[in-house]
Amino acid sequence: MLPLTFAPEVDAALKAGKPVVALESTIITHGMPWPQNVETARAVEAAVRAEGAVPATMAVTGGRIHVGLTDAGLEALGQAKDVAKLSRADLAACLATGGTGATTVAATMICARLAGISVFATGGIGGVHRGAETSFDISADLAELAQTAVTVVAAGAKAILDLPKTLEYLETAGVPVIAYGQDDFPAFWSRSSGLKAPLRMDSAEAIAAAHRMRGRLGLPGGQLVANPIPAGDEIARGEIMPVIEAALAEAAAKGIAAKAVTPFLLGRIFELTEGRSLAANIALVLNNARLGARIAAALSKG
Ligand code: PSU
Repeated sequence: MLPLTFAPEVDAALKAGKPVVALESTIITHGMPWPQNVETARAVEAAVRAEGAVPATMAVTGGRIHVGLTDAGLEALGQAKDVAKLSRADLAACLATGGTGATTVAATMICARLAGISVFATGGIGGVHRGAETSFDISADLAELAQTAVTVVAAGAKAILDLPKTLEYLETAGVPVIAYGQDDFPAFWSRSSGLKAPLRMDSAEAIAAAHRMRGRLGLPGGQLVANPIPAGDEIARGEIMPVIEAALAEAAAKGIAAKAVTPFLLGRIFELTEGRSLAANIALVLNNARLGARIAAALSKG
């Protein structure tokens, strides 16, 4: 038996073939400060519901993968200290030892697939870090997209990364990267990275049809839907890039590495922009939740 515990609402929706959207928990424990993390998690769930889908936030406790959290569960996770950041490599170990863990994009994709959920919405995926040619620091999210059949809606990859190398990796791994409603690959806080996305689609139905077709062809792996942050919420590229450079230089000087890099950079960029980066992050996650729900609805009709 799989170690899955379904929230009753998620279980009922899946059995009835209703749309369900998976949500991650690392964004709550490592991506945003309290209390905005919990407020955002609640708002994201509400945004999914407003589009007629059921949210399933994933987390690990007591040897079980929880597919859908209660409000008290969200609150506890948002305030908990020393929660493990789980990816493909440590998911099973955390379950086997009864630890508490938050799921990254990679781990959430695995949990979603086990639970029978096809669509997952988040903020931004991990990718190839700058300097990866010497550090080899490449997020496990990319390899997961290549092997787990879940459509992931994100605002591109975080602009703290090496975006050209991230796109190269995804192309090599055979992952469809679909910009939604524009030609450019978005850069998380900004609508454009200055790079063209390999694919473009303008409707949730088209994205759902492509997801279904990959299944019919027996292709492993998922799709990355790169949904630009709404225009009114973006931080222009020229404004955010110097802030990112400053945060990256600090991370290098402090010797921050591996799993600690992304949370450190997000925290410093929050301080350096006096909270504006967090407001943008919240806006883009909500936007992705809405699109994820529409894709899940289109899939459930097919
Ligand atoms: N989206 C956000 N904030 C986040 C993340 C996504 O808006 O903090 C998390 C996801 O869980 C993603 C992780 O998997 O950042 C990337 O971490 P790393 O670069 O260490 O793989």
